[in-house]
Amino acid sequence: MTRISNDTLKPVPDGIEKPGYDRATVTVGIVHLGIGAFHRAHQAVFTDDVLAHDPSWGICGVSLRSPDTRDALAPQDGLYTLKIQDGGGETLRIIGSVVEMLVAPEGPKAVLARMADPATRIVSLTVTEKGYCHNPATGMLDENHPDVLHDLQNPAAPRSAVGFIVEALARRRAAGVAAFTLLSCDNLPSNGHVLKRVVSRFAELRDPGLAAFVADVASPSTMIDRIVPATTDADRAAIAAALGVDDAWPVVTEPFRQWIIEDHFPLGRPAWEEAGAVFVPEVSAFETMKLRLLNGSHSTLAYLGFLAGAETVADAMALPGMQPLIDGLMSEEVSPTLPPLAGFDLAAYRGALIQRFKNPALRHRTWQIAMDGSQKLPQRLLGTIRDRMRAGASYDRLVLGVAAWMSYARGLDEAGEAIDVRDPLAGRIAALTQGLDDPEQIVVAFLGITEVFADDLSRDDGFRAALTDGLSRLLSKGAAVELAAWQRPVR
Ligand code: CS2
Repeated sequence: MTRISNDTLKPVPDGIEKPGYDRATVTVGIVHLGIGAFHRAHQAVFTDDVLAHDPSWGICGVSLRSPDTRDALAPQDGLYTLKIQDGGGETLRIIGSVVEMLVAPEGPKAVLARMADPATRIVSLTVTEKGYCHNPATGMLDENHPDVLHDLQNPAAPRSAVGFIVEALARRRAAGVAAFTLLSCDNLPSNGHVLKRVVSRFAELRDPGLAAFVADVASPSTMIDRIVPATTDADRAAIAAALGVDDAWPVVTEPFRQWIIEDHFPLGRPAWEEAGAVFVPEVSAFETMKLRLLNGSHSTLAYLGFLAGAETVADAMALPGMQPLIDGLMSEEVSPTLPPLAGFDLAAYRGALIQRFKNPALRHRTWQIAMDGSQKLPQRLLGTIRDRMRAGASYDRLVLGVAAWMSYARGLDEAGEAIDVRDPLAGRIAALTQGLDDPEQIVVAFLGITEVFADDLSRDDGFRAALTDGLSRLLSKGAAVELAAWQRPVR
């Protein structure tokens, strides 16, 4: 079958929405680092919605590692299908906002040239937590990170997002071009601040004059939300059948989408509010809420669900005891720790999350969410646990999520089979826990990883005891039996 492209768009059935602007007039205004499925189902869609107002905000999508996305999208002129689905049905839409694709390892020069171009006014990122080359517990640049060391030595051929950003800023400074706005769209607390901090430190390590220029760069924080599972071959086949043309790289998502952004864009920005984005002076309260309620629940669901044999989040939600556990985690343990959000209906937000997790049409694998736990847990579960400890309040469900991560990350499932653990610390965790089967020893080994737990939690006796208790139950009874105990209203 032919591939979707500018030339083959016409025969695509009328019921399927297509770009409502002339793609030939679109020019690049945004360079996006990390053009994965999430970006293509979120920011690229908000941008597609507003390109008719101003075609100067097209996206150049950069892959920092693999050429897959460029290889798939280049023959399609950057076009791809967005499939939105839940139990109520599905809609398809063709997105046209990505007009250029670059692969950083193949052509760092081209990426830097595009970032340094005066027409580029925003550099946005979805590079995942580990892409910030930071210490997850402190949020500071990891100055011994191999990519950081490499990029300091090789400024003109960087590997990391941080290295690309600082070199591009150096070139703009040298050319007398104003700095672009940085826009982090990753699941980190105060993501704009984290990004600014690592970029500033990296610039300082390169040259103090450059550091002074970088100090003035705008880096608004954002809260981003849309659940986007990895696309499967079955999705591709169903989408091709509906379109009448092939699409090698569609994305599949839920109806819900949310984007809350601090409005600080010195060189301007697309009118994303026309597409439903919300601009606020301060995003951190929203970000904390989302990270702790949605992502904290997601990680808990992923580890407990995976261990209990659930392939997807919806399957995990159907395990006896899981929904009451997640409900209680959100309402009793997380919500009291959240900063006040005037006029925001937290109960409705939690209720909507439960429904989103149960979306039967999204096959969101627990294994996918389980990835990179060492980078995710600090902001998803551990900060909440700290707040609960300070308040002298219980954190039984939260700690069970952390214990489930330990059980998972040591790399053995309940049948004793190896788990394919994807985590930058996987090797270290395996070495630390190898041959251990006593829950307390396993917990102690994990707690030694201070870039996850920081000194306070690493040394906390109460936390260690609670983790040991949770891990003992998981290892002796199994996750399904442990979950079933949460069906009772009182333990
Ligand atoms: C998920 C997130 O993979 C994960 O860790 O928790 O990607 C989640 O789906 C998004 O943050 C939803 O906005």
